[in-house]
Amino acid sequence: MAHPGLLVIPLLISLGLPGLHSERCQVNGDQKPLEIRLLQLMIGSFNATATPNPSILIALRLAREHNRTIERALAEKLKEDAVKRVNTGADFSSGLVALYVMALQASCEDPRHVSALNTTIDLVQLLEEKYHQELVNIDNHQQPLTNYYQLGLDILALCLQNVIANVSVVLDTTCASLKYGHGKVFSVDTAAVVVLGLTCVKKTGTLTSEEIVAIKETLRSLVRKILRGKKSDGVIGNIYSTGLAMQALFVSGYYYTPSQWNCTQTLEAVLNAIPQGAFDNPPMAASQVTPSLGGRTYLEVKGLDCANDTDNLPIISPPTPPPVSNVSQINVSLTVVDGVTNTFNYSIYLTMPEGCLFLDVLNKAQSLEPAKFSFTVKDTLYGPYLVSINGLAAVNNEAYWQLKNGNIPLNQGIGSYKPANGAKLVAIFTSLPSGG
Ligand code: B12
Repeated sequence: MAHPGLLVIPLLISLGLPGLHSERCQVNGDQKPLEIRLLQLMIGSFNATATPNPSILIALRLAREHNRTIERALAEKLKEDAVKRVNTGADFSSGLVALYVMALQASCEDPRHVSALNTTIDLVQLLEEKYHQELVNIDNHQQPLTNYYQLGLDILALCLQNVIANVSVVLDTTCASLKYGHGKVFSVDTAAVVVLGLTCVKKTGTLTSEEIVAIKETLRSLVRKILRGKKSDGVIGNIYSTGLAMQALFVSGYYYTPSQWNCTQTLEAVLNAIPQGAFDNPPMAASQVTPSLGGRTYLEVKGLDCANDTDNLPIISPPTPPPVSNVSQINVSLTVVDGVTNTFNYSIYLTMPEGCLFLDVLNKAQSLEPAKFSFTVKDTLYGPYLVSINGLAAVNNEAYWQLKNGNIPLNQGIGSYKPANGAKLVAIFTSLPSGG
């Protein structure tokens, strides 16, 4: 007679209960060129003189195809840049350090001994210190120095280095809607990186049974919220959070049933967006989506076999578009409003070349009416971030310049969004609920 336990497995499967499936789809042979297009775009974005992007190196390392020369050059650049930041005290937020640690680990380099410019630094220790500062800030001000997305990255990177961080701040589900907010909406991206971080921690086997229960409860709740963000076409959150959501769902099959998520449908939604150029600019967007196209997750940064990499991803420069003699013109309006204290409200109507960026519109307005409109930007991994307008500047975790077309918030920034004819571009100074 069959062992009673053996009967339970088919029964659970037929009931569609969670726990017994691992939903991991990935591109097939026909779809592969779409993934390669994004890998090549990231390879082509490498610039020896620009600030290196660790998220791109992570994505390239997690892929099955490689360009060893560019990956090595990028790893060297990151080491140099990390040492420079530490030596000069330049900006180095906890999440950014976490990305550097993961990028070097994925390149089979030791982030505890990063040598460049005749100096050796320990990036893992630095990350521990940065994470500690985040926790102190939460204690003192009820919010991290940065945001919960970066706390998720910190926990993940430390765990992949066998350092178990204190994760109680992400287990505490009070104010979950604030912690996982992107502005006023739920951030699938944030929930996804926290799921990856906690999954790593859960696997270490060093936890008490109470801690395991608390982590499992948090994972269950986050997975439910991620799945609640699923649209009818398979997109989860928006197209830019979908890749991270896929990674989170790849590792948490225990918490949902097969009927709750159709991996192939989500993969197709992402693939459909690639030819439309959705991930072309900035390459950061490509870096967050490609791991899941290959069925990979950030957890696999640990244990990559660098010695056996293939070297089969040539640099292909994108075809230069033919010069257009008659660019059509579009009409757009730009309105900027201080939506917090209503100190100003300014509008301008502009004629712009078709295909221009939101940033071009801001530049033109500033050059035409410098006394009435001026702005500043900051360079980030995601491209130019609009920091201030007419001297009114974003305050971390308190207020920011939100971008809209009419009433609809944009899901891209000023360096990527291309307004269509008739666009009503809006930048509105908006307060953040708390915790970013
Ligand atoms: C936290 C966060 C915010 C916070 C940032 C402040 C804070 N409290 O830290 C707030 C809520 C203010 C914010 C605003 C916006 N965000 Co945001 N944000 C994020 C999130 C969840 C994490 C960023 C992070 O810490 N990264 C890790 C660190 C190590 O990298 P970093 O480069 O140093 O991070 C900085 C930049 O990313 C910058 N930043 C945050 N959002 C954006 C968006 C753009 C376009 C740029 C250029 C920079 C930028 O703030 C970070 C902290 O300083 C990401 C999710 C993701 N998948 O990356 C979305 C994300 C980057 N944001 C996004 C968007 C669309 C916006 C907005 C344009 C929304 C809007 N309609 O106004 C605005 C930016 C407007 C502007 N003024 O330029 C998209 C970008 C998609 C794309 N292809 O361009 C993402 C991917 C979310 C998503 N899935 O839609 N964001």
